[in-house]
Amino acid sequence: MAEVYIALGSNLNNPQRQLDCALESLAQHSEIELLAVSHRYRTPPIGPEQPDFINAAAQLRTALAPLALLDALQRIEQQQNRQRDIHWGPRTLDLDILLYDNIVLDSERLTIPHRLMGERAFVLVPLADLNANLMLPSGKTVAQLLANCSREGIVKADSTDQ
Ligand code: A4P
Ligand code: MG
Repeated sequence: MAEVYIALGSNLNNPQRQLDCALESLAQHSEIELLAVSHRYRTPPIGPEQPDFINAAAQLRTALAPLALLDALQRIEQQQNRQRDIHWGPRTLDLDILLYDNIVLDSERLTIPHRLMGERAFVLVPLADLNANLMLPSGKTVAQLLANCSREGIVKADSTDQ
C-alpha cells in the first residue's frame, strides 16, 4: 500500500461542487482509501487570465501503481470535464499526483514529485494542512518550501464558509 498526496483544483462550473464531486468519487473508488482532506482555498490564477481557483489537497492510501492511479484520477477528471461547456476554457477539474510514497519518477506521462509543487503556494498551503512536516524526496519539508513562497491572495474558502 502506498501513501499518496494529490492536489485538487477547479475554476469553472461551480468549483466547490467540482471538488465535492471529485472527493466523492475518490471516497467511493474501490482501490482508493481517502484518508484526509485539507481545507479549501480560493487562490489567484497562476498563468493566463482566468477566474480564481478553489484548491485543496488530499491524502490517499492505495495499492494502485503510479500509472494506474493516474488513470483513475484522469477518469474522474473526464467524468467531470464532460460537463465542460467552454472549449479550451479553464478546467473544471485538475487532479495531480504530488507525492507517492518517497518515489522519484520522471516518465512521459508522469513526473513525481509533481514538477512545480515546490514553488506553488496554492499546492503547498493545503498540503501543509495535512502535514507541514512531510518530507519530499529532496529532503525538504512542506513547511520549508512554503517559507520561500508568497501566500498573497490565498484565502481559506471551505464550502461551508460560502
Ligand atoms: N502529468 C505528469 N506528471 C503528473 C502528475 N504528477 N500528476 C501529466 C498528474 N499528471 C501528471 O496534465 C497534463 C499531463 O500531465 C497529464 O496528461 C499527465 O500525463 P493536465 O492536467 O491534463 O493538463 P494541464 O493542466 O495543462 O497540466 P498541469 O501540469 O496539471 O497544469 P498546471 O501547471 O498544474 O496548471 N492557478 C491556481 N491558483 N490554482 C491551480 O490549481 N492550475 C493550473 C494548471 C494553472 N494555474 C493555477 C492552477
Ligand atoms: Mg493536471
